[in-house]
Amino acid sequence: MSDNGNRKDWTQLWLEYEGGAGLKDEWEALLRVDLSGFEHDNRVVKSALDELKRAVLLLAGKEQEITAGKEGACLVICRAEDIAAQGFRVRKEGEALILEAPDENGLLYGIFHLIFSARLGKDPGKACGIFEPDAPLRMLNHWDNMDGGIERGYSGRSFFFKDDRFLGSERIRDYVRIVSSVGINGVVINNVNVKDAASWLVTERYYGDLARVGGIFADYGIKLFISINFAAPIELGGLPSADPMDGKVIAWWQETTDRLYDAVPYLGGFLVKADSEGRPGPFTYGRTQADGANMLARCVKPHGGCILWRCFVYNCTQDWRDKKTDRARAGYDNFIDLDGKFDDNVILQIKNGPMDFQIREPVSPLIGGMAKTNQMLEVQIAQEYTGQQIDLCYLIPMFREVLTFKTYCTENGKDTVSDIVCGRAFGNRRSGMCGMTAVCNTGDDACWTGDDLAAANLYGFGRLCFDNSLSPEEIAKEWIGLTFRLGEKNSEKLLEMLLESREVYEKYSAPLGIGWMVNPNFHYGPSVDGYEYSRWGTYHRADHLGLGVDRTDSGTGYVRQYHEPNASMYNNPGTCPQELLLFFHHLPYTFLLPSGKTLIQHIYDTHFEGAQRVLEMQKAWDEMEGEVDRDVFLRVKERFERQRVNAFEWCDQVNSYFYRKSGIPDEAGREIY
Ligand code: GCV
Repeated sequence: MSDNGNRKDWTQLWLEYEGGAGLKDEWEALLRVDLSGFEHDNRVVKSALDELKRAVLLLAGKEQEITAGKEGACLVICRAEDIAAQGFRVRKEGEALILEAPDENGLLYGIFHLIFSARLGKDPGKACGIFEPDAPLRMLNHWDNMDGGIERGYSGRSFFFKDDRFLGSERIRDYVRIVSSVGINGVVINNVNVKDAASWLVTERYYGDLARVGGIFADYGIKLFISINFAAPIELGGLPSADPMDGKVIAWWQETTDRLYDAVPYLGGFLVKADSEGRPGPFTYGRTQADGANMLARCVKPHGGCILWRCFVYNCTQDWRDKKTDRARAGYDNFIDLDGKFDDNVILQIKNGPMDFQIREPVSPLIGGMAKTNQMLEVQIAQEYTGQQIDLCYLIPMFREVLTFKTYCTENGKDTVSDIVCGRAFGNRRSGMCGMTAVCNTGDDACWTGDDLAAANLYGFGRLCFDNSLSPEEIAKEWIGLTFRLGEKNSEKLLEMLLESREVYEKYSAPLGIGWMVNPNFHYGPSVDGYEYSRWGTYHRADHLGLGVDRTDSGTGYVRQYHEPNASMYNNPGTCPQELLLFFHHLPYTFLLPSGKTLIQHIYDTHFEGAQRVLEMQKAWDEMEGEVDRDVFLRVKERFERQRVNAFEWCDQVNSYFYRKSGIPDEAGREIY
């Protein structure tokens, strides 16, 4: 927790350089830098060189020179235009290492790449190559409230806000260094549920703070975004309406936006949650989502800004008796007819699944549903439904699965989610109006992410955005190597734990894609019927014969929102992937799964297995004592103990519930209550 001698109350995550193996001789080139083609006093260039100096000082104990000559072992940094925006190339020329980039962000990422390569013990030859970002926008969304609380935050309080004020710069600067090191280039600092003081972020009350924070972000090539309140013209402007077609409303937003941009030049734009879970929006005035988004887009357009418009629009006052209304359909039904009607600086931000960040969901059919609309994938690394940073759940395998999902939205073969959100499917790559965003898992805890091991999701999300082809295993290996000083055996063990953790969580929680079954409101721990008779549209429909939601042609018809052949594949329980069976089908407990087991036996077996596996992970962690920093060891140990209790609670409640409903005993005769 030290930074060049100064004690801080927080770690530096994977940027902690002290106590490592130092800098190997092969990396001598990093000790002398020759810079050409870039301005020395550009803010991002300065940050990049500072990062290099800091790393060299801490790793090698040496001050580094910036020289003009290019002789001998040195790092030559220069500009090259034949590389995609924000990318970089590394090559060797004799003893020199050459780092080329088309812009300052590329240079910054190239420097971090070299530092990481050196720290991972690679030789410089292995660090060579061309590295171009896949997702043009690589963003984090904070759900931080201005009172200091964080909606769905499991890592302490906000480090941006407290008591309706902004906090100091030191921790924000470290955060920015950390996330830019994995390529993040946009951050929304406040909760999408904009209320109270946060509504005033667009006003002069916060100009100075936003300019300061925007400047810290800009130093590391990150654009600052804020979430806004669609009803601000009423709440702040005293107007009778927030109708996006009303001239007075439009004028209010235009003036507010112009003044804001004058004061906060590094603003990327606004994120909007409208007509969702009680938040105001254009529906109140009989307007469409496009009417609302375009009105705001026109206000930020002259300033080069964009509008991130969320598609999480659904009826949250549903009647559980009504089997026709299907929340999974809502995103698509609300947006599909608007394809082509959004301005070119609007990006629709779409959650990865049609429901809400469950441990297993199909990919949202809205992604790929609209060929003429900018789209951005939204995932959640805050583990709201996946263990709340108590239970280990490395989410990168899930995100990779989503990215590689083939939507069949084009005939040119470029039709995966990755193709769509990286701009390859529909030709919006050049405009940069697409990408990936994650609801962030950080807070002011010493280790940033509640569970030290949850930082793998923060690291991994950034790396995956930059390079969609990286495997979860490669990413986890890098993170382990940069974060810990484990021997080979324990590194392997930790890797194995991370890689299977999502499936372990899935095994002991809600089965086969049905989701939910959590304690209402706070969403941790089991409550099988917690949401069954509620208004939220999240049902499992279990009775004494079977369970699951019929979303086929004979049910809610949701399957038809997919392109063929996906629609038919999901429609038939014989071809539907096993892990999603209950998302799409209502099936009897005696249904025979592809694995050869009955549905009920699968539920029993996976729950016992999942809980048992947590015991093994807990033991594996205990065996790392001595090889892991003491504070980290104890913090994680405490998390595993809580996970053990949670996993057994899930196992016992789910198994007992379905045994009592079905009356079918476990073939293995294990204890069910
Ligand atoms: C920020 C879920 C969460 C809410 C969250 C919402 C959203 O419903 O439980 O806390 O609100 O998603 O994504 O807007």
